[in-house]
Amino acid sequence: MNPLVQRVLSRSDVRAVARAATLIENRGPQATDLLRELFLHTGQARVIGITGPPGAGKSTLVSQLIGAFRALDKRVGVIAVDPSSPLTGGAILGDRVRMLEHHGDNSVFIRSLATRGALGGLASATLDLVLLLDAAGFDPILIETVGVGQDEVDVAHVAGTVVVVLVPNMGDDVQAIKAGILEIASVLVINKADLDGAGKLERELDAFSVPVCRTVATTGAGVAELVAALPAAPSRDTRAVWESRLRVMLRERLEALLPAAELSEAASSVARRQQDPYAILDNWMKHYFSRSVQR
Ligand SMILES: Nc1nc2c(ncn2[C@@H]2O[C@H](COP(=O)(O)OP(=O)(O)OP(=O)(O)O)[C@@H](O)[C@H]2O)c(=O)[nH]1
Ligand SMILES: [Mg+2]
Repeated sequence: MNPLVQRVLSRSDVRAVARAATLIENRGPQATDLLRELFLHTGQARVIGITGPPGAGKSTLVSQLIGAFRALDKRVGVIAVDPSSPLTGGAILGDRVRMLEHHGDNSVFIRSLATRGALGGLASATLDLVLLLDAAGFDPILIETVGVGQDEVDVAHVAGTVVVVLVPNMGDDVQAIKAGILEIASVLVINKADLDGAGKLERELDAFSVPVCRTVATTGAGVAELVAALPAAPSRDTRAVWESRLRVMLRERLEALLPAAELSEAASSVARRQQDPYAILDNWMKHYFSRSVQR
């Protein structure tokens, strides 16, 4: 067994987890070997996505959840995906990473992830980190992501449980995110419930047959109720979860094989009607996807 794998599995070596996380972020064959060895030790953790519009209070809520789960003596893993604002969540979480690693708290592990690298997309990288933290004995694993766009929906699919954080008086924003992320919510949170309009938002959310919690993340009000609304065990790391994970992994892996320049060249030649898209796809299948196994 790879000595790093052994150290990760020991559940007491945060430095090993940090090293493995860095290898995984950098992608590469070393990471794949590591993940293969770790995989059979996963499947124990609840993976909870915390998503919602910028500034909804996701990071503040995540900090509260860390506290709540620590009070239950849980070891908590946190992955902050592509923190949108260096002034709010990103910086706060960044500071916490430094603080916690320096104080050697083995029970909380926080990592920011912003690599939309060439070798695999954000959702795959997030899933790989989830599997690492799962194998390292962290449960729950919280994933903070801004809930706009397909990437974020993909990231949310990595989590078995999806908490969508909304705030009062969002106006058209509710409509805008309804199409995507609201559809996959397991729990809806009305954060900033101290502001006017929480009741109105709650009525708008009635149409969704999922639990609705009100929180004030800055004070911790409602956080215990939110924790109670979350599943007590990893119930959705099932065939259905793996079906969407595998679909995302497959798509990202295929896309990574294709040089970006080639995609844009092909697009302009199709747009000018110089080539048809079906011929191009056949060509790609032949040239890239038939010899696509790494190593
Ligand atoms: N009044 C009020 N303010 C809150 C509440 N929760 C968070 N905030 C404030 O809202 C601001 C944004 O909070 P964050 O936790 O950084 O929000 P976020 O969703 O992580 O933001 P991004 O990661 O940048 O998308 C901060 O100034 C928080 O103090 C709440 O319940 N009530
Ligand atoms: Mg944040």
